Amino acid sequence: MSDGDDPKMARPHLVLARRLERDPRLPDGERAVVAARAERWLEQVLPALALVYPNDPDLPDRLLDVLVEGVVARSDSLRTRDRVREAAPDWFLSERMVGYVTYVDRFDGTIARIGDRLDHLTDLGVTYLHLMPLLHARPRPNDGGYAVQDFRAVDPSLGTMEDLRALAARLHANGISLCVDLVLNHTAAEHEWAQRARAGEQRYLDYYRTYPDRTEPDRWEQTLPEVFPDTAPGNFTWDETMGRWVWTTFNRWQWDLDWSNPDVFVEMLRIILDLAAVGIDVLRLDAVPFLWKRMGTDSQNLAEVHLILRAIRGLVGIAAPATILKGEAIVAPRDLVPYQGVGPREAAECDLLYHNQLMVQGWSSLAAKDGRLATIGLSTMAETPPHASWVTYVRCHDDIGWAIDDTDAAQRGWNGSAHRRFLSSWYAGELEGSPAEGAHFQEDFVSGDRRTSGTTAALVGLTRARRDGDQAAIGEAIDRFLLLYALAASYGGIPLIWMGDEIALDNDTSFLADPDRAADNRWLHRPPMDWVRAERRHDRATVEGRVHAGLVRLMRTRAALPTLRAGGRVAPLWHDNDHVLAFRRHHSRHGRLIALANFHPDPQRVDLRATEVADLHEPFDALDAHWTRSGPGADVVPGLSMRWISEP
Ligand code: OTU
Repeated sequence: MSDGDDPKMARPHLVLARRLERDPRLPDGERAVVAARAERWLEQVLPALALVYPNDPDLPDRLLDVLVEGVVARSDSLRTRDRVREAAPDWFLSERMVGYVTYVDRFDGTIARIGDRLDHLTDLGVTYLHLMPLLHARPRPNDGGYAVQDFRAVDPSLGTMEDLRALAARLHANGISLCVDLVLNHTAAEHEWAQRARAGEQRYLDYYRTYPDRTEPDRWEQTLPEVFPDTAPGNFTWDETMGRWVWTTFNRWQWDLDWSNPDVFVEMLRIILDLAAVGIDVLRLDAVPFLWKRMGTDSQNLAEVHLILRAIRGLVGIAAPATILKGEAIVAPRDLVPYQGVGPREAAECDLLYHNQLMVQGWSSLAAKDGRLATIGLSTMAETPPHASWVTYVRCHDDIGWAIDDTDAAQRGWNGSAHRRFLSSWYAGELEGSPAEGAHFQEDFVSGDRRTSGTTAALVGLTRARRDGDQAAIGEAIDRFLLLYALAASYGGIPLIWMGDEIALDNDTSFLADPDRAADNRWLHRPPMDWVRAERRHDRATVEGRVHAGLVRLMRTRAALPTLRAGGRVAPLWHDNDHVLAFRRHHSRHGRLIALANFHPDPQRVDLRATEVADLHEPFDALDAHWTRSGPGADVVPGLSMRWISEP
């Protein structure tokens, strides 16, 4: 829609301002604000897009139209929210943030009913609720909702877009931000775009990557890894209707979008802004490393992916600043940190990222009773830019992939593949002394790689101890459980409580009876909420009550420690006790915290000077009121627990 003004877009924010001025749907006060945002962000967005889409000079013009629609779509209350968050852009970095993650259907059936269970969330101090995929998915199997057939509708089994809008408003009124999944990498084969591609419409064929024969797929396959080698081998699927091979990184019915087509970018931006206008605060961008493909590479984490994310971030910053982006990139640390963006806030990409390395190192440390490898692994991670952060977690809906680096393992004196093998065996309960009851996921017989499924309770041995009625073992398993959560709560970033963990739910084997799910044992750790057991959460005589109280205590303690505000720096500390992971969090305004995590069941001594506890001013242990630096056993960390030593 060229309006004759400034055709070369030398000052695109002025073009946008003029278009907004002509739009009667906007309140007066809004126009100048949006134009100012555009001036701020477009300087990063447009050059990034020009690099990705050099052959589409009209793209900025089209994007400005999408922006106008995105701005118009916002309600008055969201416009207020935009301004509040622009005044306090660090809202998600707060030490008071506590996340909860759940499937809608497995929590209490529908979106509407979540509003009636808010006390369960506020009990835990939750300020961030991630509802697992809820957009209209293809009929099962649909990868737990990650195969979306309509991004503009909520799955009919869960409710409507209006329900979601109402829930967002209710959550906001209760101080809770809403996070929802958006899959950028693929659509379901049933999506309208895919259907029209199948019907031979060239415009939609161009939305996907399809090939008439195996020539190109075979060339690509030479360097592409497989995500689901066991259940969905290969990266291409033959589509009978089209008579073509289609790129399917994940399952055969998840068609990868072709992001080298600018039309795909425009479509997805529209969808993003529409979802933001429903009141979604955090968009979880699924599988972002895969967006760009290049022959001869593994087609993950390519430079274009970063430019695309930077552009999306900036455009959201213009039209919907109340919304931020969480990237799901389960990749090696050196590939991960760049997703937070390099440089100023305007060059940001993802505001939040999953801290997969911390999660894996936590489980690895627990099995090996070792803090040294985690010290090595975490020390290689680049610093986080001050405006970005992590979500930290113990369990999520996915398997645990044993992302232990070979070089890190070698530095510990261990063999990387042997250690990874040990971890998967340990958590499957195959080794002497292991109380775990997890299961292998996607064993790759070529590489020997295998991942792990199971709930926290199953993996720490709580399930087994409870079944055996062994009180000592129950106590130890709860200690392990809370140790991992303490680690997630103290590293910096938003700690996520995975549904059911607050009452230590066990593995759920009912998926085995469901033919659409039986082959995917990630369903083991996606149990339906057990509201009968949840009733016991305030009863300290029960396991549920002990775990719940432990989590509440961690989150409350954390909320009172401003040094845990993200944006601070974290550095692992080297000392001489192999069983203990020590790290320092340092916040320029709020001082230091020395965290000590002992992964051994017996108390461990640490050198207070090496751990920098000796340097603190009037230190206290936020988790243990009796601890003083000069008191007896000051240098001892109790078995399977943490000290959070801070300054007043
Ligand atoms: C994500 O995970 C989701 O979390 C999974 O539940 C989905 O199955 C999948 O996408 C497809 O939508 O490979 O093993 O680096 O690791 O996107 C899980 C990112 C996955 C990938 C990640 C993917």
